[in-house]
Amino acid sequence: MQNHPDLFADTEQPRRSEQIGEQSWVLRGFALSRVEQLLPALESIIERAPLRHMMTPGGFSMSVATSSCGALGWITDRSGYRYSAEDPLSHLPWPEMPAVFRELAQAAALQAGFHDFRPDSCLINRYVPGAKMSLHQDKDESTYTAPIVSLSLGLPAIFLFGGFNRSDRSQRVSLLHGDMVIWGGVDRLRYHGVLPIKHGRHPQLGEQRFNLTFRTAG
Ligand code: MD3
Ligand code: FE
Repeated sequence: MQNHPDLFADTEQPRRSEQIGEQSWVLRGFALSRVEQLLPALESIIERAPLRHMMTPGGFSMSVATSSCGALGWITDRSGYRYSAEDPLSHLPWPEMPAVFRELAQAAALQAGFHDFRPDSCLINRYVPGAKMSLHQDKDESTYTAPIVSLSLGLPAIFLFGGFNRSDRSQRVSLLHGDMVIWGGVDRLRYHGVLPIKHGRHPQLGEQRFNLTFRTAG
């Protein structure tokens, strides 16, 4: 007879961790136990720093809507992409990074062996069905020695994890509500993207997917 609850009973999925690159890991469901704290914190940030469709320097509006919290936020303008200490919509500093965000990102980084991850930026991406992100590298941060930690919430996505040249073959990884991914070291500059989000409705988030990326930008 069991004197403790079965951790993986019925619908509960075991928490698996997958290595997808030399220094890249997917932590399945890592954020699930924190969702009740994460969602109200996210809502409060986007009330103060609303999601907006940024214009690429080439003059195209992105299908993903973005905002940020933390000391630095990622912006685009006519001169290009960069991190800024102020929200160009309000001319105010970005909302502070909530402790629950920072602690979760640090705990995930630690699981992947990154011991002193200190994110100063959290980029918030919101996808609705059909929104996508083309293959790109993340090169706007001042240092590439720190990893990037991502948190997926809401509708599922197919993430493309490529190589060091745009034309290198990419692997497809599905990312579900509560999954976290850590990219660092030799994998930090790999090309990556997100296929168009499929139609669907998430019980907590409705017809949307949020991806939060924690970065050391400055
Ligand atoms: C892989 N966001 O905001 S997770 C981005 O799901 C971005 O919204 C995607 O790419 C999303 O720049 C993908 C983030 C990610 C970030 C950095 C990486 C994946 C990475 C660096 C190397 C390889
Ligand atoms: Fe990226």
